[in-house]
Amino acid sequence: MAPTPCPALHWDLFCRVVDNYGDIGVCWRLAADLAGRGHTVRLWVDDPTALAWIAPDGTPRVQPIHWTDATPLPEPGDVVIEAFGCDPPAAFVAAMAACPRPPAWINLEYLSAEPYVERSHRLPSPQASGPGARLIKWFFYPGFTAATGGLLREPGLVATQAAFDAPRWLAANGIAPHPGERLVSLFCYPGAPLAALLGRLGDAPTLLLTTPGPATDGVAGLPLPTAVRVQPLPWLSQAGYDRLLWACALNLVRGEDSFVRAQWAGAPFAWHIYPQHDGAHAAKLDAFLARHLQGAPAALGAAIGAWMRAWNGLQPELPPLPDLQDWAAHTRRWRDGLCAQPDLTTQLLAFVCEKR
Ligand code: TRH
Repeated sequence: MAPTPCPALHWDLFCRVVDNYGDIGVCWRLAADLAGRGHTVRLWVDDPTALAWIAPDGTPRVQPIHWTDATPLPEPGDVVIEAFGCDPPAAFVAAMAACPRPPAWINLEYLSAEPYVERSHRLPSPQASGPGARLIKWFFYPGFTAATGGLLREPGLVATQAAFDAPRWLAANGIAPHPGERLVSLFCYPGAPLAALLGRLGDAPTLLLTTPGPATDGVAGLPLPTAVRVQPLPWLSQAGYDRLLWACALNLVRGEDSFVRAQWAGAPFAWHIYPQHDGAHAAKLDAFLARHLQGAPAALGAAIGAWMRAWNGLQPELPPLPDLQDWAAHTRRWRDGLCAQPDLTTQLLAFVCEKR
C-alpha cells in the first residue's frame, strides 16, 4: 500500500546541547530537511551558539528559538520531537495534553547499530502521570537496517554530490593541495592517537585538513613526516563540511552527524566514537563494524576493523592504512545499500501521519 501523503505540518523540535555539536548538528539537519519538504519547524535549543557556524544563513521555515526557563511557550504545533530524551518544559507538555487533538510526541534517540535499536524502534511510552498524563510518547530510533528509522538523508543529496566540483570548492576555501597530494580531513575527540596517525599518513604525500578543537590543537607541535602537510581549517557551515568530506580521500569523523555524513560521502572513513566512561562505546563500535564490514573481502574487512578499533584505543597500535582504493570501493557499496532504504525524515513523516 502506498504511504499516505503527509500534509505540511508545524513541528516543535526540542534540543539540549549536552556537549560538543552533535545534538544541535542532528537537530539542525532534521529541521532543515523537514523545512525543505514544506514543513515549518520551531527549533528550541538551550545553547544556539554553534548555529552561528553550522547554519550562518539559516533556512526558510526553520525558526531557531533560544530555549531558557523564561522563554514564552506558544501553543504546541502538530508534532513535538524531543531529541535524545531532552524533556520539553512541563508547561508545554501540559499544553500538549490540553489540545483537542494532541500533537504526535516523539523521542528521537541516538544512533547505534546495536540490536536493541530494532527492538525499541516505534515503541510507545504511555505517560501514566505528570503534565502529559494519558499522552503517548513514541520512541524513534535512527539506524542502519530496514527495521529502524534509517538515517537523515535529504532529497537531492546524491545528485548534489554527483555534481560537486571539488577543485573549485577547494580553491574557493583556500585549500591548495600540491599535485599528487591526497586530502585527509580530521575531526576527532581528545585522545586520538594523532602521532601514530601522522606516521601512517607519511606513507604518501598528504595534506591533512584539521578541524577546530582537538584535531587542530592535538596535531599542532607534533613532528610531521616529510610527506605530510597540515592545514588547520576554520569552522565550516554544515553544507561546507559536507563538501569537505566529498573532496577528501579519507575522512576521520566522530560523534553522530559527521559519522553519518562521511558514509554519504562514500570515501573511506574512520569513526572516532564518543567515549563513554563505562566503556559502552566499544560494544557500539563493534556493533557498527560487524554490520558495516559484512560482505567486505575478508582481508579488507579485517584491516578496516583493526584500523578503526586502534583509532579508538581499543587495540594497541595503529596499523598501516588499509588500501584506500579498496576501502573506497567498499564504502561506496555500503553507501549504496543504505541509499536503498528510506531515509529518516521520510520514515518519520509516515510514522507521524500514522499516529496523529
Ligand atoms: O560534536 P560531536 O562530537 O557531537 C556529539 C556530541 O558529543 C553528543 O553529545 C554525542 O552524544 C554525539 O556526538 C554522539 O560530533 P557530531 O555528531 O559529528 O557533530 C558535529 C556537528 O558539527 C555535525 O553536525 C557537523 C558539524 N560541523 C560543521 O558544521 N562544521 C565543521 O567545520 C565541523 C568540523 C563540524
